[in-house]
Amino acid sequence: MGSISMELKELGMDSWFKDHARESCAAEQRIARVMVVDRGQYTVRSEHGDVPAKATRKFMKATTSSIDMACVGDWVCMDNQDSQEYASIHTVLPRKSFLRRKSAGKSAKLQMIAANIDVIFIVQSCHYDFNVSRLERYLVMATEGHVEPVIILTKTDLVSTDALQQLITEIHDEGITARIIALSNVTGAGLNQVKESMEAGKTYCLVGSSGVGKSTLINQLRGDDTLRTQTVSASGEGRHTTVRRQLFVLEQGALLIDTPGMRELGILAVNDGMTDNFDDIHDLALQCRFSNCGHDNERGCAVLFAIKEGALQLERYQNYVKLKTESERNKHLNSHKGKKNRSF
Ligand SMILES: Nc1nc2c(ncn2[C@@H]2O[C@H](COP(=O)(O)OP(=O)(O)OP(=O)(O)O)[C@@H](O)[C@H]2O)c(=O)[nH]1
Ligand SMILES: [Mg+2]
Ligand SMILES: [Zn+2]
Repeated sequence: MGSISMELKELGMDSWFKDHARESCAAEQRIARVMVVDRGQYTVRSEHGDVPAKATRKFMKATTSSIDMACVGDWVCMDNQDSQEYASIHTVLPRKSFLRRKSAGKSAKLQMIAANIDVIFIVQSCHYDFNVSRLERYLVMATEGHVEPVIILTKTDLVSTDALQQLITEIHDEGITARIIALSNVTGAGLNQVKESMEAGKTYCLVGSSGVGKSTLINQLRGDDTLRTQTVSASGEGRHTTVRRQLFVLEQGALLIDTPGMRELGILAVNDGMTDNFDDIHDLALQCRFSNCGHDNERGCAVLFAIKEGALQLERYQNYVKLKTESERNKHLNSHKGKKNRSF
């Protein structure tokens, strides 16, 4: 394998992936990027175009967790024998960044959303969908996966300028510093800001509740309406129009992934994600008199003191506690599960 071809470069390949490919892929195998995942069926793209693909039986056998399976945005080693209906995925290359979440339901199973993402567009609609706590969860997910977050507030045509400004203030008041783009897919306001924020060869991923306008935005950016979108009910509740994760190459060269709306968004575990997004609280906690302070009613608690002094918002602290509890419960569930599996 020599230098990186133009075709692969345009798909986001760089020397980091190339080096890993050199180690992981056999000489007769090709590097390809996963473009579509549709209920276990893959479409991958190599220098030679798109082909349907399946993981080899050997690869399936060797993977113990669903997060090790190929997902949209992954780079893979594949071979393509003309006699076969499907190309074979042999290896998934290491991920530079990723988006994953706890899967829906009570189990704390991890689920990949997308891999090798430079920027996550966290989409919320100004109309009905807006929720700062949920926004914070997505930000934790972004931090955990080493992905830069950008917030997109859609359907600005349905709210007044004042109402929009209020939402933006609410976000700032939470201490969230991610860039915010206000967008209307109807009037086109803000569309250029989204366009201008995107660079050729970089990968972007849209996430957010069903019905907030993710697919509509992609259609706008692509200048056609090939992606199915659907009118939502009057309550603003979405219907999950998009069912597959798909990577699109835009005309100006940026790579953009559409995902189905999410019903639930679990936080995985207490780690850098939690710490980074609440680093003010984390820093305060370091100053508590007792290192195991529960910030409940302990003497010498710096967190409680900051709330009393007005230096820390009570709501922000309560939100932190909520996410932390949830995160710890997931962590517990995960480790518990691990033990159970081992004992079999
Ligand atoms: N008024 C208004 N309607 C919008 C806007 N953006 C999208 N819509 C409408 O909202 C509905 C849902 O849009 P979709 O693009 O299908 O939403 P989605 O986020 O892709 O939803 P899922 O695929 O279910 O996750 C469609 O009827 C769109 O026409 C907007 O900025 N303003
Ligand atoms: Mg959609
Ligand atoms: Zn304390």
